Amino acid sequence: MQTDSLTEEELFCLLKAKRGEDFQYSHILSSMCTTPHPVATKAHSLFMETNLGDPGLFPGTSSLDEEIIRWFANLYQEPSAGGCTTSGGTESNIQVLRFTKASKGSKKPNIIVPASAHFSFEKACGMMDIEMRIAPIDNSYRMDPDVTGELIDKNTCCIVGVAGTTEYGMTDPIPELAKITGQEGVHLHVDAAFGGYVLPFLKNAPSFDFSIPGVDSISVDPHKMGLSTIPSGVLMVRDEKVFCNLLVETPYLTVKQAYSLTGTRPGASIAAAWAVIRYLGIDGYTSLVSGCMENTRRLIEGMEAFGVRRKVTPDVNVATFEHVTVPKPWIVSYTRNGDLRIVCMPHVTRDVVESFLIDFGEFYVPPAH
Ligand code: 0PR
Repeated sequence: MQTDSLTEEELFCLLKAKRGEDFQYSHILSSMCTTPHPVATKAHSLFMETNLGDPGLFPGTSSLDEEIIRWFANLYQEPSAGGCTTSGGTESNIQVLRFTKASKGSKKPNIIVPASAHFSFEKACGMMDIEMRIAPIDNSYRMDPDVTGELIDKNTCCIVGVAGTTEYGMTDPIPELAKITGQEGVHLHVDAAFGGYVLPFLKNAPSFDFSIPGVDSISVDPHKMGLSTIPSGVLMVRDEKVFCNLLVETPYLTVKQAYSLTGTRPGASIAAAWAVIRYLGIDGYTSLVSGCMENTRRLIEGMEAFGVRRKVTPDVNVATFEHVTVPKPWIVSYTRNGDLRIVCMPHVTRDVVESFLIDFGEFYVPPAH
């Protein structure tokens, strides 16, 4: 890197060139992030210098944070639920393992996650010296509750179910898991990083929220289907007391104790999440999600018309198919089993799906039988 200073014009010319090297969302079919809603971008720039790590200095920003928690408490059907904002799914999952490990107090703690769990649990277990037990998924790509029950022992501090799995878009049988954790007195965490902004807005969706007695915490990410800016996550808990185990003294801040993992943390992306929630409301998210699901169905139908089989009918807007390659410039991803995976985010509009299908149809040579 050169060390001489630049004029503002030179600087932005270079920055724009760098940004031009990035791929554009218009051809990205692999991401769970998307272009933020315009009100999110505007709100983000207004709150750029706010720091929720010292909330007493930013009471206005902090009140937006609190309002987000209240909104999710109502959406997830437990108005007295508590929670906190985070930087995303990874941090929320780490926080859950921190407080469940602390409250269990076991010397050899373990957790049980489905084979489909996001890799953030592996990171969290590594950091905290927790054994990660893996429950298999059945042929509908959902966690097997019977095997899960068999994996529990006295050192199990948490069971994780996923609402909207990263790879196949499936929801684990949360009511069945809740029965098991209820009997055993183990914390049940629902990782709804993706599905938490999708399932509540769909008719006949699998249930995953606090209306199921036994669901103790739920994580959900505004920077995925919430159309907020990066980084924004929310961790909801049925009983706020779980955070007490994480409190540390913060003598020179405006609050004297804190349980958050990060110190300095952005108010901007939280204000952005609040802005989209207030702007779109339940009706706006319902129509957004219904469009994404419609596009998912159209993509599956279009691929099957070419003879490419779906792997599963997903609960959320993630479509998977038997392994096939796709033409440039489309960017797709493949699951750990090698299946083609396409996430129908809001930027993957009906027109995008149709133009992908046209390009794929011209490129694809079906295998000779
Ligand atoms: N839980 C689930 C169910 C997830 O899908 C993800 C992220 C996380 C937790 C972790 O969330 P954070 O990444 O916010 O910490 N799932 C995708 C992944 O990492 C997100 C993603 C986003 C992937 C953009 C690709 C991409 O281009 O695999």
